[in-house]
Amino acid sequence: METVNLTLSEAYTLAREVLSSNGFSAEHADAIARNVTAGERDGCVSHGLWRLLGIVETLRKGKVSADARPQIFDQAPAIVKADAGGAFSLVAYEQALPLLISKASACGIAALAINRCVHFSALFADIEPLTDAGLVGYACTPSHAWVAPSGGTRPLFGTNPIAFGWPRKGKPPYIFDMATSAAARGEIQLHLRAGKAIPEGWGIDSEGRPSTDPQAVLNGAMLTFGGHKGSAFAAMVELLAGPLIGDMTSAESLAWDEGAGGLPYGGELILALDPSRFLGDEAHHHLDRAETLFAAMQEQGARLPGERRFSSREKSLLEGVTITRSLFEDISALR
Ligand code: PYC
Repeated sequence: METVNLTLSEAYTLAREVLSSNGFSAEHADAIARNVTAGERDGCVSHGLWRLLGIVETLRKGKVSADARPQIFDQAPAIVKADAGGAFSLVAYEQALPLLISKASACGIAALAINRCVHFSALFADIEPLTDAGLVGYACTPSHAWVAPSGGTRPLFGTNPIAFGWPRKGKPPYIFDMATSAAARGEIQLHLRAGKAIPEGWGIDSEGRPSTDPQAVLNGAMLTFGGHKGSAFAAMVELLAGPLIGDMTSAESLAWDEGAGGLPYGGELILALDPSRFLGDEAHHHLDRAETLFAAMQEQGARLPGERRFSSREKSLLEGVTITRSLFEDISALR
């Protein structure tokens, strides 16, 4: 398969040009280009440059604002609200982040609800600024109704990712970012693009039969990870980042899309916890105690979440990123 190698700066420039020439404002084009370049850099290809195809399609279908300026509200002592105005979530998050961090430092725990945002991005990127600030972070968002609840056969939940982050001294943070479905929808779409079957257990066809055909599963229903356990987490995400914050469930998001095929529209909930407010004088022991736990995990051969991402980051910083020529051409043709 023919491939193209891009430095990170070339990848960002390509993304930025595609976004600007399609009408995204400078601030949205910059935030989205940085995000998809970071996904590719970190080896998270399902949230990398490939996403530009769906991002531009969503704009062309009129399902995302190209230039909305977010409004940030100081809602309560420990709650920030950000109204993204129908744009992608990233600019709203960047603008609300300083207030979220200062509230977490003041109260020990704070929440940010981003409302009316279109969402495509990997949540680990939202957690890293929190762990960089020494905070513990959590984020979740529903998507479109693509995933059947455990025991069912019809799509109801989104892929509903959950991310959690813990800061570390002098080391990359401990961050996991996982869909509560067996795989992200993007993974299935990438298998379809590559003409490959998907692993068993990822989904069922529209008759409810297990299938490894990516198109049949995209038309049928995806499955949750870990059966009823993933299903319970998926429902939790629907509730926390839907009704709790006054935003859409995945079923409501899909209904709002009216078959256009745009990216999911709704809310994201982010929590930030400040260990120094929990621990007072004992603060900082928490980092050493966490290291004891991580070392015990690694002694048994376990890999910490994020390790692969950070080693891929180091490699990409030196060597750039490699994508298929067909993807490069499809992206370039969007300009
Ligand atoms: O790939 O799971 C996914 C996804 C969620 C929202 C947009 N894409």
